[in-house]
Amino acid sequence: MIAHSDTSIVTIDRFIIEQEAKFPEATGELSGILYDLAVAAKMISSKVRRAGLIDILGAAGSDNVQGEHQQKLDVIANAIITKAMDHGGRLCAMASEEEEGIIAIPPQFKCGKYVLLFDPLDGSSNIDVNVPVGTIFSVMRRVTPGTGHGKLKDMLQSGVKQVAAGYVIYGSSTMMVYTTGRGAHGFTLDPSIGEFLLSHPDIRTPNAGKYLSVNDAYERYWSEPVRALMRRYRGLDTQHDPMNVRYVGSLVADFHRNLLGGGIFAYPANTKTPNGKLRLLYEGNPLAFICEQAGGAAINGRQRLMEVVPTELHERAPLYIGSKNEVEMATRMLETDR
Ligand code: P6P
Repeated sequence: MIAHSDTSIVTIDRFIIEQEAKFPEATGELSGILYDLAVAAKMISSKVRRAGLIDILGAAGSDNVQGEHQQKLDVIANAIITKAMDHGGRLCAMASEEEEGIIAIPPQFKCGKYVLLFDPLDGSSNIDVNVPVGTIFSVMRRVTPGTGHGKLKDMLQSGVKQVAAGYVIYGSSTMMVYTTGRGAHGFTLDPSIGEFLLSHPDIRTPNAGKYLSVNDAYERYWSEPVRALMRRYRGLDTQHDPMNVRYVGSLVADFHRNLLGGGIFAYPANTKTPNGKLRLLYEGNPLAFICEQAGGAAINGRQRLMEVVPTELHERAPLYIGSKNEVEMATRMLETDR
């Protein structure tokens, strides 16, 4: 449990500073990255909250009320994060689901020792139907020598090399959940003061799952071991109670519910997409870091997800992530699915 002085109101800035104080060798650069990400999250939240109004307030395809050309919100979110993070002097490169190659730090700004990878607005197609969406981010130290621009090699590191990871869920409230390897902590945005306040210190995910999140439409494309595993999760093997099926179709929403309530999210390999759909570097790995810090687990069906060595920036990986018992069940039942 994170001990705090008697005030119950802990802003994310205060929490970051108190966490940094625990690392005497800390330079404050990682803290600066987290501050700036929190600011970007607030800016994206304000855009997402107004998404339903843009068509009413500004005709699609033209300038909207903010004078911005009408763009998809994930493009806007991508620009918000890029602009919020490119000048702090802490990063030597970035990578985004929205951009094919790595994002260079503009020449007028100093390069730092970290790289940031992110999915600016995952599940953005759900915005039109008011389903929660999310931002996911991962921070690693550069591995290439020097102090200049980062390279692709700095991005292609396994998940165990992450120094920080987190997500923002734009749901009934906006929450930011992050870890630096000392637990996973959740902060809820109070829009009346524009501050993220500590609401979920040291999150622990239940060992036993309550929810199963998987898209059954792919059942005919799954291998037999995967089908057997899903039957087991549904209690169709008679000896076990079924889990409740909850699948929103928005990764961050499904993951967050299962993290707090206990459950497993699965996007198995299938014959149509042998590596599943979700991206390893800026979706699977950051959520896996959070999940493991909360006492859960994450695999790709064959091994611990965070030990996979990536070869491409946007590579996909099958994902089984959540409560420890359920992930261990998947490990056992997929043993033969080699
Ligand atoms: P499917 C949204 O498009 C997304 O990337 C994730 O947020 C979500 O978990 C997944 O795809 C849903 O994919 O194939 O079940 O529609």
